[in-house]
Amino acid sequence: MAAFLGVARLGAVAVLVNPELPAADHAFMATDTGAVLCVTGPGLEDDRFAGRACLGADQLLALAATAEPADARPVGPGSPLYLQYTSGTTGRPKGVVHTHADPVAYHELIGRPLLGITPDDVTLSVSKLFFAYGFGNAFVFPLFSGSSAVLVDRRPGPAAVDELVARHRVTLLYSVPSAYAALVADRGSGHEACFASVRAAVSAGEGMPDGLGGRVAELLGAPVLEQIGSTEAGHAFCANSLGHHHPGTVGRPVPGFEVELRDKAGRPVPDGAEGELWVHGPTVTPGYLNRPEESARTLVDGWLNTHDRARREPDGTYTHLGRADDMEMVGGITVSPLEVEAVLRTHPAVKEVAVAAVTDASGAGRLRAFVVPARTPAPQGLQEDLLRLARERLAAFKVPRSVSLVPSLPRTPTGKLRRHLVRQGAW
Ligand code: 3SK
Repeated sequence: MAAFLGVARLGAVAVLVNPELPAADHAFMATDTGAVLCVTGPGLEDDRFAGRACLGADQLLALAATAEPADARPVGPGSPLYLQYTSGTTGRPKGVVHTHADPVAYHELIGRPLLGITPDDVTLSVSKLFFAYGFGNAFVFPLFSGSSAVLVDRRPGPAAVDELVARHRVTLLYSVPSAYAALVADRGSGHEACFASVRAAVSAGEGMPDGLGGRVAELLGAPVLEQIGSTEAGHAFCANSLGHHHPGTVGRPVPGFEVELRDKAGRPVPDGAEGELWVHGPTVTPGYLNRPEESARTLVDGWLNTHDRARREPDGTYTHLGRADDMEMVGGITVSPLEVEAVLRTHPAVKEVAVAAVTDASGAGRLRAFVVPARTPAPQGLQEDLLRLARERLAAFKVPRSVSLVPSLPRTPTGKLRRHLVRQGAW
């Protein structure tokens, strides 16, 4: 946070990076952004940042404690302030640019009017600061409202959420459906929680499975407000609010944003029909860093193609119906199954592979790999070998929970993978 605010004051640009990514991704981001300084946390060796100058966060704070504050450099509202990376369906992650005006807008359009955040609030966000959702929830809203945020260095599991909420009397809990499912499933494990301080919970990042929102609301004794946003939009663009809550939907467009549902040819679809969600609004990114072609494909006449499918309900709220592209949402994080498949396919005993987020008994989406072995019977220990390979080559959140050996994959007569059947986990 200190580094981010210092960078903002200098008129420079901050890049918010997930520390758990493999070294190759960090090196790519350092080069792609032309970073002049990498601020690192404990356990991150300097040599992973493509030869850039590195400074430990503790060293930075020590320097800041003695240095004279630098003059603030005047910048315009449209000057770039920060970047967050998002996974592409193939290849390297894409740097999404946001401006100095955007954080102000997140609070003015969402934090203050929709969630009514005041200085008395205490926030806990399961999503970390380097994600768009976590950045808005746990940094921007507390900063602009003068409220408090509970910050922990790891993503907290259900026992840690129970403990943190009770210890800090958390009033606003932000999480994702898979973590809410774990919170509900954790009841009876010996540490019964006290959620009396929670006045509202927010859910985003992936679709809420049927019935889960009601169970979470009952557990917390507070409404669970679903919303949808994206790294490209900066924060949420459709949201339920304390004043208008339609459970099972992602609410109405955030005032200031316009939302359209279009068919594949770009034509508007009628109310009640399914379409792809396009968004226009003040915090939509001006484009991806160094990616003019992808920027032009995703941003058309100022409208952002979110690649999400949705339906408009008669009350003006939207029901999220999943992704329109090949991406999977796992624990609120976008994962390209193609990237995971490409790693598993390098194993000589793999003939075909498909990866998808499959809903488990608790209602949470878990990444699973389905593998057709090159010969039967498959070599002993193939599943464990593949999981090891994935752990070596991929960030932890991209590693499948399990590998199932199957005789074939569901394909169309022309050989295209039927990904929706893979997502159901059975065919
Ligand atoms: O992932 C989302 O749906 C989301 C929601 C709110 C803010 C930011 C994001 C990425």
